[in-house]
Amino acid sequence: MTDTIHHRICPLCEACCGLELTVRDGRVLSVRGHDADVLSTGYICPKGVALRDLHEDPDRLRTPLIKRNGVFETASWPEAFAEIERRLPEVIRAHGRDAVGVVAGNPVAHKIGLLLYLPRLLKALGTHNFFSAATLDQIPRHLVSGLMYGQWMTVPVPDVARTDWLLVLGANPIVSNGSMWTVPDFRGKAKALRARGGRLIVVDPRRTETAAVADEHHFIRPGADVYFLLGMVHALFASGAVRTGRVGAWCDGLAEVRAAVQPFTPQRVAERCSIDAATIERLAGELASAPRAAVYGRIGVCTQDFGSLSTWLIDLLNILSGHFDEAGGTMFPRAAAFAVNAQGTPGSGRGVVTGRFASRVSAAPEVMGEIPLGCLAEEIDTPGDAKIRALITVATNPVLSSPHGSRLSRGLEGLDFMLSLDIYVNETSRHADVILPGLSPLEEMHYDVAFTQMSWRNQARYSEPVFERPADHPPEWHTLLRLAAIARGDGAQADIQALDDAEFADHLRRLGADAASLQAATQGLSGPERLLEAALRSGPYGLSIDQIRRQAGGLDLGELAPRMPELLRTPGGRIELAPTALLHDLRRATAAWAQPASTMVLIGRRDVRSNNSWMHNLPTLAKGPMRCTALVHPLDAARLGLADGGMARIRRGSRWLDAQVQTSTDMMPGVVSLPHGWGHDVTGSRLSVAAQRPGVNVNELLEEARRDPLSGNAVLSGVAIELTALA
Ligand SMILES: Nc1nc2c(c(=O)[nH]1)N[C@H]1C(S)=C(S)[C@@H](COP(=O)(O)OP(=O)(O)OC[C@H]3O[C@@H](n4cnc5c(=O)[nH]c(N)nc54)[C@H](O)[C@@H]3O)O[C@H]1N2
Ligand SMILES: Nc1nc2c(c(=O)[nH]1)N[C@H]1C(S)=C(S)[C@@H](COP(=O)(O)OP(=O)(O)OC[C@H]3O[C@@H](n4cnc5c(=O)[nH]c(N)nc54)[C@H](O)[C@@H]3O)O[C@H]1N2
Ligand code: SF4
Ligand SMILES: [Mo]
Repeated sequence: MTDTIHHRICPLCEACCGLELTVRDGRVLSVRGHDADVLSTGYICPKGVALRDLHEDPDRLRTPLIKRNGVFETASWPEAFAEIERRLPEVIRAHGRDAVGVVAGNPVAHKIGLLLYLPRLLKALGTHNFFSAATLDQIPRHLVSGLMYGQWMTVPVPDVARTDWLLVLGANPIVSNGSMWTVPDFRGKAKALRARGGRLIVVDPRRTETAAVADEHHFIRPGADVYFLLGMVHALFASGAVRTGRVGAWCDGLAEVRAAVQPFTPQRVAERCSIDAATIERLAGELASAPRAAVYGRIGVCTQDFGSLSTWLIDLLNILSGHFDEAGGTMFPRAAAFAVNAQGTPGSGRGVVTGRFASRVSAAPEVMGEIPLGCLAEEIDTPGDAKIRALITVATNPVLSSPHGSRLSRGLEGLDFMLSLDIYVNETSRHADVILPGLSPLEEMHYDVAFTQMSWRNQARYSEPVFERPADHPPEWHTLLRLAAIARGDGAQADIQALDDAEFADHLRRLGADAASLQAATQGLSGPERLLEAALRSGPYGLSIDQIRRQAGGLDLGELAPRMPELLRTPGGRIELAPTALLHDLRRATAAWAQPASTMVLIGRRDVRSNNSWMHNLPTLAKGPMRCTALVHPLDAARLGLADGGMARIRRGSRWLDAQVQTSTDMMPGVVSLPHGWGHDVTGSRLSVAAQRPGVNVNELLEEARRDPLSGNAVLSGVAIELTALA
């Protein structure tokens, strides 16, 4: 039998690498980087190679499961939907729409079917109780984009191919492969930057893999970025270096910013953030004088007490130094399809509002239509008429990924009904009454709806399925439409094709002008593919799937180009430098200024062979040294009597866990690093490989109620802990 070659975009992380798979007799022989891919040009990481393991994993679910008398039984798809129809509408009838909660996880952003069709289910359910991994991650970024530019998805990314000076805070793209920034092979790009005389500076409490290839690394006290960044902005003003350049014509609020940062001189913030004043002033000076420069911050600055403020200050640094929306600075990609921030009238809009409703128990305001995931457990276990009684999880594992999972676990056991759309029986889905599995990524078509909007270079790529899906296994968009039909009361037997056709017709009517020609051009298509074809044709490049498909490596749509002021959607079409909510929040930073440093604080870490909580079951990734270790500086280890390789108890309040110590001079003294996504030693899951080396769940130490109040994002970094040696 001859081998066949297939090209497939990797759906596992935001780098979205183009892969080349060799297939023989229906099996994957090899996975490598696709050299001709216009975005990733041959780059691949070990997780991409592990797509073969994922496809073949015997623990990956191929059929629905229904729990009867506490035991999961294999079920057919019609049986599973019948069971859901028997149980879900009943909860809605008896207790109302908000009695159903929905949680969406990270893979939703990576799957066109989930991303485009989950809104249909949410609309049919009509619940306010929607949660997602965004509030464990990047919602401060969305909020700041909304407040400053008028749209949640107007996310600036460094123009890395042309920059001469790049400051990275709270991100480790060499390991994570980038986030809110699609940038495969960051290592190669950093090397090129330095080869053309540029500089890379990393600010992080750990000397990370990214810091190792940088020109400069500075330890920062965890959670204190807001002070460092305020000092930087202050230094720009104080040295007279503020120049907003071309975009200045649209900026409002410069005087308010100047006044607001007045108290935060580099001298006064230095001790709080552990970076000396001379360094802050020098970095500000370099940023201002570099012809092309960018500041980028990610999860380390989002998952802390001042996540929104820090994100705002990062954007201010880019704008005030004249590098915003300019080549080599931070810029806005132009996606070929689905660019939500390009809808409406160019140059003005309605902006964003938050707090249109609030959570029942803690009155946490909605942001981007979401309630903080940290509120989920209390919404389930706090008595009251309006509590959550049924839950639908979509590609998420909050028992491991969100703070205090054991409380959530107990809550899930007490639900009237729980449905999980997931490909494993894991720490979360084991609590479900019904599990509906998605397909293997190799059985699905693919287009990056979200990440083309944050790519280092404009591009459009499309992947065909490598293998045909099993005939009776519906794609997840089908499943979501059927669930929507059940939620609306149309029943599990509803005609999915007819529903999809009707909604597509509505969609075309809303598009207006091109409706007739788009209807004709999409004849014979359905589901996400039809939406994609329509979106590409009506998009800024007027493309079609066929046009993209003809190029094996995808279409290169060129380097990033200025988008201001056309991209603005604030009322009046201004860049709001000083949104009121952020100015007010500075008071909180002022109040916390004097807070003494804790002796030991905890931060997180990512590993290249890991992906949040769910890839520890793949043999090629699971092999090698144990990765769920606590990194401790040797000085701290000596002080606390900890031995390299020995065990330590990490305690916070009444909760504790025991982890293996690994001493490392890469740690900032006083800071311990433990990765998240581990703790696979629970009963009832089916992860045979992961269970062999379960690790511990760092989130068990964190508090569900500790959040950045503006965005609702969980605080996952910089919390005080105690560390003691175990015999
Ligand atoms: N302490 C700490 N906690 C963190 C973080 C941290 O840095 N520190 N990071 C946070 C971040 S950034 C994120 S994004 C969250 C992630 O948290 P989650 O979104 O909850 O979880 P993941 O661990 O990515 O798990 C993805 C789930 O989707 C399932 N899945 C995979 N593919 C598919 C598919 O095609 N279809 C379906 N239906 N299911 C699928 C997997 O089996 C798994 O259950 O974790 C957060 N938690
Ligand atoms: N291999 C791998 N890749 C992944 C993932 C994975 O689990 N494994 N997860 C994916 C997901 S969901 C996401 S969101 C992205 C995240 O992508 P990144 O944001 O690049 O994530 P991390 O590697 O966790 O980097 C965060 C950095 O912040 C530092 N940090 C912690 N606290 C602070 C602080 O207070 N201040 C500063 N300045 N730094 C701090 C940490 O030491 C760490 O180096 O990665 C994605 N890619
Ligand atoms: S970096 Fe790895 S996991 Fe991420 S898209 Fe590329 S191959 Fe996939
Ligand atoms: Mo994430």
